[in-house]
Amino acid sequence: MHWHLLGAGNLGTLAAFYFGQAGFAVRLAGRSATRRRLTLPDGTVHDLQLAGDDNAPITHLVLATKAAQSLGALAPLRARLNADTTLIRLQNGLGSLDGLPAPSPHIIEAIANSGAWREALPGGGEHVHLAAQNPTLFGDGHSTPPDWFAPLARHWPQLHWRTDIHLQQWLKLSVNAIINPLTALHDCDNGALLTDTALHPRLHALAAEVDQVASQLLPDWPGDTAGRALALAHATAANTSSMRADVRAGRVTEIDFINGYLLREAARLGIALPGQARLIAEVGALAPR
Ligand code: NAD
Ligand code: KPL
Repeated sequence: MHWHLLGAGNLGTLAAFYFGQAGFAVRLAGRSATRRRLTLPDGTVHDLQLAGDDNAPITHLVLATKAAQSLGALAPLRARLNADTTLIRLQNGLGSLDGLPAPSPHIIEAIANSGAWREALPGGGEHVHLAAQNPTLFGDGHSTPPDWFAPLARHWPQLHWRTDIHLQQWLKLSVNAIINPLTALHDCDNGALLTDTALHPRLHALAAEVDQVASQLLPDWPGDTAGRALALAHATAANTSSMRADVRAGRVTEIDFINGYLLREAARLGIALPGQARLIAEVGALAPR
């Protein structure tokens, strides 16, 4: 079985490494061959040669671009994808494949909780550092995973198949919708959301808006987005959130696929979210869209 990889950044490199370890051939989609170095949290260093695109039909694809890059990156590949293609969407946020022209591939949603960053390698290529190895969840709503999942999970630490992936995505989206924009706006690390109590009224109001929408969409919604966001801010206190990092670097943020997705779902339900709308506008003023 051959896998193509679209987006050989932090998570794409990690996926290429674990797929390779599991014995699957991986090559880039839409890009020529390149090299990656990967340092794992145990200090081991792995050099990868990523094969360039072969322009063959794509049967299995890992999409690991930033959410906003998805449709643009997939556009030149459309003729090579079909309804039998399996696409793993290894991204934060939701809705990045909305508007993908038919026939839609079979999409497996993935939630990564690990933390990775990268730097240029002298002489070309990139060096990805996996700073924290945490659970990764895959799912497509079915209880049985595809045949390739078991060998992959033997090599990818803490990789789990989840039947309730949709709920898990919303649980992640809900906390990202609080921590990421607030830390971007106030240019603070995640832990400051606990210590800066002046932010708490806003944090609670934003979280209540999230709960209002999610509880209508998901029968098992547990509520208490504020409590879960504060607990995650505590667990990742020293982290710079990905949105704060994007704003600082002048990159497009993923707010349209986190808070923006929430707002679109709320509008579909006829619910107004004034706090979230203001937050999106404020972050939008800091970063390119
Ligand atoms: P990244 O910027 O490191 O990687 C994206 C890659 O996509 C880059 O290598 C870029 O060159 C490539 N790309 C962009 N457009 C392309 C195109 N048209 N064709 C081919 N390649 C293209 O991003 P990342 O940190 O790996 O994040 C990917 C997703 O995973 C995001 O949604 C992010 O929020 C999520 N995530 C990241 C982390 C982390 O620790 N880095 C953790 C959890 C979730
Ligand atoms: O997912 C994150 C992000 O920064 O995108 C958290 C968990 C909030 C860690 O910073």
